[in-house]
Amino acid sequence: LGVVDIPNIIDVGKDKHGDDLLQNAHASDFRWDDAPTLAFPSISTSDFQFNQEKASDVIVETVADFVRKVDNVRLILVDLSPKSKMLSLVKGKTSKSKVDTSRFSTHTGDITRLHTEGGLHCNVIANAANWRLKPGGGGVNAAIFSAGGEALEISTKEQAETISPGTSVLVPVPKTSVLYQREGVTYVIHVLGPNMNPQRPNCLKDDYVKGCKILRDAYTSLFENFASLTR
Ligand code: AR6
Repeated sequence: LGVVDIPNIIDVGKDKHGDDLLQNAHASDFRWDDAPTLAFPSISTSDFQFNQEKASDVIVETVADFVRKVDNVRLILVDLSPKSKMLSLVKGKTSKSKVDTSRFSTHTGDITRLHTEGGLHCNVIANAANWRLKPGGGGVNAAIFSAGGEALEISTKEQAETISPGTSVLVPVPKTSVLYQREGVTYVIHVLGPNMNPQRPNCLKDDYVKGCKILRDAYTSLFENFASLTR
């Protein structure tokens, strides 16, 4: 696991509210070991207005495929609110599927504060990006670029200027960034999902045949980029 440089962070114990961290991760059999961990938001389901029921099917399918194929990695779907419909849809569908729950779980919290607020140890986080890979614009993209600082912007530009729907870009997090220093995040993977919002570029106008394919491609590309770090 040479490339995934796992910072020395103690991740077993209580979070700032004194709650059991494993309980916060919603999986009683979630074991803490050295497995590289990817935390990711639900791509396209907020600003890009993608149907959440359909998106949750895509997440459970692509996660199941990935954890079947790749050993010794963990995935965590993250959303901000305890009322997140995406988290409850995915939790419900995961419990009815054959997904190994010691390798996939959900978490409520800010993806840029998974260690300091959630007590989690995630080496890699995904971003729901825009096609220009620009900071700001709200949502998780604004949060990640703001936590990553100028160093992450520069590092992103070195990898790519733009991104097309259904693909992702792997970006090393500079050691000067608080994301690295405070949270132990070593890579951000920017992902561009399908867009159903008429006010954003490349709107698919409710074409869910195309949309689901692009969303599947987006998660597959994200997970492949993550797996490439562990080889
Ligand atoms: N931590 C964890 N999850 C979050 C956070 C956070 N800090 N902030 C938002 N979410 P969205 P999209 C969740 O809208 O639909 C941007 O402006 C949120 O609740 O960020 O793919 C870009 O620039 C939702 O579940 O991404 C693009 O233009 C998920 O993250 C556009 O929005 C994704 O919501 C992309 O839209």
